Amino acid sequence: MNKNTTNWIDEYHKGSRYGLEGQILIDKRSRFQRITIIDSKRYGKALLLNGCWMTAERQEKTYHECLAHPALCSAGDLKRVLIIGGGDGGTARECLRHSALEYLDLVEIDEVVVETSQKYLPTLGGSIWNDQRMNLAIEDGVSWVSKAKNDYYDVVIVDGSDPVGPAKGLFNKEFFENCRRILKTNGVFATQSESPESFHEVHVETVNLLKNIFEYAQPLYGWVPIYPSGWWSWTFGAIDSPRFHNPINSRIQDIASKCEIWSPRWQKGAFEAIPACIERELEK
Ligand code: SPD
Repeated sequence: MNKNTTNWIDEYHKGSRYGLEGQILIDKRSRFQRITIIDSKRYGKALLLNGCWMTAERQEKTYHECLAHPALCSAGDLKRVLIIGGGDGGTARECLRHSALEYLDLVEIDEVVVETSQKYLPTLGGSIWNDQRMNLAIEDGVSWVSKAKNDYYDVVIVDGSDPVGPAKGLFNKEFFENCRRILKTNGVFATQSESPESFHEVHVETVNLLKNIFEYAQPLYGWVPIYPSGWWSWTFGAIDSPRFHNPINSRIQDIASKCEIWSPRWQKGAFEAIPACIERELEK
């Protein structure tokens, strides 16, 4: 990240940089990472962790809707949902828009991310922090899933950062196997799975790993303009059928009119929009 006189704040990635013009409001270190908030001209206030863009007020929906709704709209039940990471509150907010959702565990390792987001990015979480259905746990997500009961959650969502630092453990086989173990047979798993362009290898490895662990797994492609290359992916897994392709009507009715990006039609196209070079690298 570069703070210079012209107030451009950049994420550096493999010889490219991705920047916004704005003012740095906070730049501090927690026990786990560097946490920065900027006020950008284009997208409003934005959060970086270890110099990498995480979210921004006026473009977060391109990420959070795409991670949450394909899973929440297609799981058999919505009694218990788990989010690992997601301390800014955006994914939880999208989940809690589903009136069928009864109970949500939000497990974030870094309480400073939560506190900073509550203070500087209040629109991300909105009213979730006082929602009776939500339980916020400041804990290591890897350890949480290793201790959770078999067949317990209707939806498991992983909303971590890139696979370095505190999020590294959210991309490995043992972690994903535990996610499958704690998922109900008619449940749906979802994770952010990096960019098919700027994180090509991580993306392919992650999708292939999930294809080996879940009976059904498939990536969905969209965009998050502030992330490296802007091109992003989320991968969904299920046990009893590829149910993430079939959003349930009552759930669609519950949320669709207020979504900015997600719709059943968008979702269908986004699952189909797999780049040819990635399709060749994925295991059948
Ligand atoms: N390269 C950044 C990937 C970050 C994904 N998670 C963002 C968290 C938003 N809730």
